[in-house]
Amino acid sequence: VGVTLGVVLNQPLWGFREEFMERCEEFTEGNKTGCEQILGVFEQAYVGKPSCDVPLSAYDPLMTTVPFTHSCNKTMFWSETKDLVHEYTSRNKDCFTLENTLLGYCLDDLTWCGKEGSDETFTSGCPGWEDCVNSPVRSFWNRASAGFADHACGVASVMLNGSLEKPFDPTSVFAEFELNRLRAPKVTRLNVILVAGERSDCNSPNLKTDLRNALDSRVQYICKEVQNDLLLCHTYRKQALPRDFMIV
Ligand code: DVN
Repeated sequence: VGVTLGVVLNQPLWGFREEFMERCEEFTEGNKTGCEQILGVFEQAYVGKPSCDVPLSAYDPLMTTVPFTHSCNKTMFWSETKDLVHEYTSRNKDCFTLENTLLGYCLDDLTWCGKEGSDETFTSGCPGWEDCVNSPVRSFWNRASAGFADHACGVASVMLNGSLEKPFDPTSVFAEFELNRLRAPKVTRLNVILVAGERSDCNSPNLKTDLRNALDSRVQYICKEVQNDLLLCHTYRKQALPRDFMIV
C-alpha cells in the first residue's frame, strides 16, 4: 500500500525530510518536536527560492535557532582530511568537527534545493558546489563554518593533508570562513596536525608562511606531523596526539 501511495502521489517514500528527521532525532535522542522546529527554520532558508539565489545570510535564523553547544576549546577544523579526521573524532571525544555537531551531523553529504513556486525540497537537479556561489548547499556550509569558527575558544586544531603541495589552500572553506575568525584573546593557539605525506611538512612555506600570515599574529601557532597510521592507532589507545598538544 505504501509503495502504491508513494507512486500515486509521485513523492519518494524516504525523502529529505525523513532523512533529516532521522538524523536529528538520533543526535538529540528523540527530540521530535525540537527537530521538527529546526527543520522548519532550515527550510525557510531555501524553499520556494531560485536554487542559485540563497545567500549565506538566509541561514542566519537557523544558526540562531541551533547554537553550538560543544565546549568551545574542543574545536577541530580540517581540510582535505575528511575521512581521517572523522575516524579520529569518532574515537576521541575530546574534539568536535562541524560534522560532530547537530547541524553538521544532520546535513553531512546531503544535497537539497528549492524551486520558485514550490514548497518542496528537491534532492536532484540541484546546483553543485561550483555551479553557483549562492547555492543552498554551499551557502549552508559556508555559513555554518563561519559560525563554528566564531564559537571556537582557547586552543583550536586543524587537521591538514601533507600529501598535498598546498595543505593550506587559500580558497578552501577552512581558509575563507574559519581561519580568519580565530582571534586573540578568545583563541589562544592553533594546532596544525599535519598528516604526514610526501609533498609537505611543517617547514613548508605554505604552512610556515602562508597559513601563519593568514592567522592573527597574536594567536600562538604550533605544527606537528603525525603519521597517518599512528594517528589512527593512537586513537585506539588514549594517547591520541603528542602530549600537551590538544590540551588548553
Ligand atoms: O574545517 C572544515 C569544516 O569545519 C568545514 O565546514 O570546512 C572545513 C573543510 O572544508 P575545506 O577546507 O574546503 O576542505 P575540503 O576537503 O577542500 O572540502 C570539504 C568538503 O566541502 C568537500 O568534501 C566538499 O563536500 P562534498 O561535495 O564532498 O559534500 C565541499 N567542498 C568544498 N569545496 C568544494 C567542495 N566541493 C566541491 N568543490 C569545491 N570547490
